[in-house]
Amino acid sequence: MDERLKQIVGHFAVAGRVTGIRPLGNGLINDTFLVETDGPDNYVLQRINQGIFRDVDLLQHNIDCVTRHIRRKLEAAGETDIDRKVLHFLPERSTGKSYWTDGTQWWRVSVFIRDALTYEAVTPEYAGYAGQAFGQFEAMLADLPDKLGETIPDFHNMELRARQLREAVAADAAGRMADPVVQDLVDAMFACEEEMCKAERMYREGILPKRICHCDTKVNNMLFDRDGNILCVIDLDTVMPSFVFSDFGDFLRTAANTGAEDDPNLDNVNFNMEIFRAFAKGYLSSAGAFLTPVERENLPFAATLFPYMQAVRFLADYINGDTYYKLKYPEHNLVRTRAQWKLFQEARIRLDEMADFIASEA
Ligand code: GN1
Ligand code: MG
Repeated sequence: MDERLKQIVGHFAVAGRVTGIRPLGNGLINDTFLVETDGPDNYVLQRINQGIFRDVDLLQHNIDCVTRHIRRKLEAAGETDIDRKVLHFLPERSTGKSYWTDGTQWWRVSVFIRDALTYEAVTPEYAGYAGQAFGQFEAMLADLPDKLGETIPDFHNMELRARQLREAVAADAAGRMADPVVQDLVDAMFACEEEMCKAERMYREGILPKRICHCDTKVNNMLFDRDGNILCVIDLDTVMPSFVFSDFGDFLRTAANTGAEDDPNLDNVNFNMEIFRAFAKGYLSSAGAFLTPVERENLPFAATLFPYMQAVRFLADYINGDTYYKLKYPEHNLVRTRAQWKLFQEARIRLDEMADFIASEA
């Protein structure tokens, strides 16, 4: 066992003796470990990527407010097994804060949720439960009394993401613009820029609200029990005010993709309409009551926006010389870009079909 990690865990009030610490999950940003103990619970230890989350105080403030609020709601609703339905972060022993830092690295510990499963792909039935769960998550946070900040300012602002791509192209820090494949992707992305920046325009016109959203609703950020019911939404670092498109679109980006996020074989990458319909139906069942007509009509747009935005982000990182996402191999960001770009095209040709379905659910 890594003694340094064990020492870090020692700053938090874990019950029992630590018996093992090993890597957990496959997030692209933070480092995550499972901490096993001889006590009643195991724990999750995470090193917060401070290069990306510059204001850890704000980050943990958001998370504390959100988990406290959801816990109260669950209690008021008479839910049982609440510790498996909302994340529980441990206080650091001397400060009582939900993180510990030595000034260079930031760490936190939460209770590991027992008997929970994660998936990289879901069935239509599970997608329906997920839709309902995200609608509920947004509905539960609608009356959050605290003010949340943007842990990454303008995180899902498409105008900003397009600007970052433009800056990456202009700087060409890694000399990758010489590759015609990269240039073609850049051109194709800018050709759709205006269409894809519509949410920011609607926001400025005052016809699209921001609400508290999760903003990283990848399918693997959701814990399921053995019967396919959603236990809990994890990975709360990006919970912040955003358009509802964020949660709707990012879930479908991962769940409706018939291939992997980074599939090197583009033939595997298609947009699964059955998953779309099941997820949309579930989402509308819990979010339908608070969505405005503009939000609702633009849910198909959201399903295209997120593969597009992710393609833009992966490509910008590739052109910048891979400074943001963790890689498994040198061309990984380019492979990811191409897979997300294919998914965007597959979703986009189904816009009318998606709109018909949303209209029929009224
Ligand atoms: C990152 O942390 P993780 O791996 O769940 C990223 C998301 C991207 C996703 C792509 C803070 O999520 O925005 O959609 O990778 N998170 C951040 O897989 O940038
Ligand atoms: Mg994650």
